[in-house]
Amino acid sequence: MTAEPGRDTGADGQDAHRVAAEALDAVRAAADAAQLEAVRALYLGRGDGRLTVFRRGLGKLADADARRALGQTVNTLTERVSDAIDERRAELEVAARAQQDATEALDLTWPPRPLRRGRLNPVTLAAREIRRIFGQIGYIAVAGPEVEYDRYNFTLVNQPPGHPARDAHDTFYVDDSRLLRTHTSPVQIRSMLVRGAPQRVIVPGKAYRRDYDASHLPMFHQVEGLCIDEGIAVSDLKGTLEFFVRSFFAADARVRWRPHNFPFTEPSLELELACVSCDGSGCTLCKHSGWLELLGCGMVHPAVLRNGGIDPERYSGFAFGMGIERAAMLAYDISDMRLLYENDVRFLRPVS
Ligand code: 2NM
Repeated sequence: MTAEPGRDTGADGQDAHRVAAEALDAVRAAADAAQLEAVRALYLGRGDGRLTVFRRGLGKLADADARRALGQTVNTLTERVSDAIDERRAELEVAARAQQDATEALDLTWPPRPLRRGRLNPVTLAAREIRRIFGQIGYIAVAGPEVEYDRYNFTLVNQPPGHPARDAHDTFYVDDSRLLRTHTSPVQIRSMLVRGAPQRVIVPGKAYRRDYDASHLPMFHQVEGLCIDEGIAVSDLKGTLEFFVRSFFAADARVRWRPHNFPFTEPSLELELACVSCDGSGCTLCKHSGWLELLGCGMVHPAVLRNGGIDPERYSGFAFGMGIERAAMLAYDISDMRLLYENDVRFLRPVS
């Protein structure tokens, strides 16, 4: 209904009362904050609110008393409607809060879900243990770039372009001269160039090869070691690596030595460990041979020493390399290499 202030001045006060009564009904009917705001805008909106418009007619009233009377009426009604809106808003807020409490309440009597704590990945644990063991006998752990020059990764460790050993590595090339290192040997070359002789270093770190199946990952961890001094012999190599194996696996671990071939060492050897599963009697883990290949090693080739800036007439050294995933799997009885990288907390849970 439309009031027409200024035309029928006598009716204005009554019209205003009627509009205010209508407004109060609408306020009571508002079911939420949005509806309430719509009601406020409809009746009290600046300029064209249904109650507000009565003010517009005031100036046209000639009679001062009538003007004052209608002005007071409109003010009082506006205040009443405004108070009603505030009250209704408070009511709606309380109701909304109660509704939220009812639907989102936490039941504090529920037992908590068991906390699954993670722990360090076995590869990290093994790498730390390897560092600790070699640290006891004077080795420092060093690191180097994972994106490496072809020259450091291959050429300087006796694998010049065209060398057949390069093929076996299935290399990820970055560009013509750079690649993802296929082993950590380039770091040993860098270490020779930087530290000279004598030195004892191990290089735990990531290596990359284009290889992916149940026992090969495109990214894996290796630890290589290097010992250079005057008079270093195969007996030093054997004593050092047997000490390592007995520290890492078991004090009574048995090993055997087999001849091998690597481009960067001469002679080259392989250390085999009596099977951790059957102790040598034969099982599926050792493919019924009783032995597990664990690491490769040898006396550093004189040409490699020379490439590292070390005089092979005065110094000799041994080096070795081992896969950390494999060492961790054997030491911690893990059957599938992929488990190491699935980040399943059930696998990583603490042993209790
Ligand atoms: C192996 C086996 C034998 C090795 C050699 C060198 C270097 F750079 F000093 F010549 N680093 N690592 C080496 C020797 C690595 O891995 C199975």
